[in-house]
Amino acid sequence: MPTISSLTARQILDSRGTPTIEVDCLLSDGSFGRAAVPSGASTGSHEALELRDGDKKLYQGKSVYKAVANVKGPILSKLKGMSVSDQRLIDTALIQLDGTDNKSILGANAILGVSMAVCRARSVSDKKSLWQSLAEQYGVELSGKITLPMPMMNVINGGKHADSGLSFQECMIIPVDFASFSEALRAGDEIFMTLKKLLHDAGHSTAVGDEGGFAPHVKDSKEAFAFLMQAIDAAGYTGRVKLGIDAAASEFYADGTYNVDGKKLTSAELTAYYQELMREYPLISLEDSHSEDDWDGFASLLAASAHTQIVGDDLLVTNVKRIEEALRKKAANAVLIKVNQIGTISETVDAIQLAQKNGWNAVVSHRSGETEDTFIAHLAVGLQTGQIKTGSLSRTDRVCKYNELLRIEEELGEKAAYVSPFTIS
Ligand code: 2PG
Ligand code: MG
Repeated sequence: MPTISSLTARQILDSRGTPTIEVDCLLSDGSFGRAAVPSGASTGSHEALELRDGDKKLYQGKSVYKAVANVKGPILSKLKGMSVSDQRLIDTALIQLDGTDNKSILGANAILGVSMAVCRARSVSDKKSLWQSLAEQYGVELSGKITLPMPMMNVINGGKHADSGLSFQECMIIPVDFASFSEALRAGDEIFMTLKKLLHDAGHSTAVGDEGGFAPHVKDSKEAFAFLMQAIDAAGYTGRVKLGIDAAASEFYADGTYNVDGKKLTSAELTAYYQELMREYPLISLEDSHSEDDWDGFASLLAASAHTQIVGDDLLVTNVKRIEEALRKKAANAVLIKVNQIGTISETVDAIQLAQKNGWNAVVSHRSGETEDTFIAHLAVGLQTGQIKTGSLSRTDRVCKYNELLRIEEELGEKAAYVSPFTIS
């Protein structure tokens, strides 16, 4: 197995024009891997630390030159000459070098960039696709059919990702009943195009938000869902495409009150409101229904709607300790997986595999600040998560992940499968 010859890093821009870090890894056999790190807007307070320089004269404080220097300095010194045969050894070395729980010395962005770039370089050295190399590294059995992830497509953006006034951050369509990923993508895209026309005809703006979805000034989520149902029907996909939301409820929570859709609700009233929405719409997945430390709110929703996918994002932050707590408290039945919430690929995989072992769903996710990197498409296939959340059907930072999945589906040929991970549909 080759060893690490060099690591370098640079500052690049993400999809919002905010600086982020890109890392290059060169191995002793000449194999090369490059990776770029995403960045969130509605970040959970329990996430690993994204190191920013804080100098207001540079990119309004958002430059990442310290993280870049950490890759070129201490991280390179530590990893140079290490074999890349086992990603866990690389990631453990990174974790130990930093030495903090939240990666605040070197920065989770610096560490993650290296972790991802090493994974890529290894796959090149092995002459394997990244998804296949990841599966081998983490002991995923890939003998029969290989499942492409079902996308949750965020076609109406609200919350912190748009100025639409909509409380919920993401109103998503989920193509559940299709024979292949490419057919599901086609349905999503046709619904997106139909939605554009419907919104335009109703006098709404069709400008898009951070994740490529529309950001109409609708009065509440029911009006947004009504547009989605109309678009699904008009595009000819009635019953085959369901709805999901990411409420990102920490963002509309303050002092014990949820300010949602023009109402002021307690945690219990919010649960009742979700139940009402589920009775009226085919809502099969709810993410961050309650604020990030409102464990009781999540547990009450799960108890009341056991067949719905209840996803923890800010609640769980891709962290096995928080997932274990949620298992004990019966607070969720699915985890959102974001590589930069935890900061290494091995720890990300630990979160996925802990969820899978306990019969939960795992949804690999982008961040609202993305790059052209398609790593997460490979992660979703390699770890057989069955679901991905990577935005709407516009903007290259979003569709590049879908396009990579099309390539993987083509590479798999007859082996490719598209299966619903939902118990209700
Ligand atoms: C989320 C994400 C991605 P952000 O809340 O799930 O959609 O948003 O990256 O801003 O945290
Ligand atoms: Mg979320």
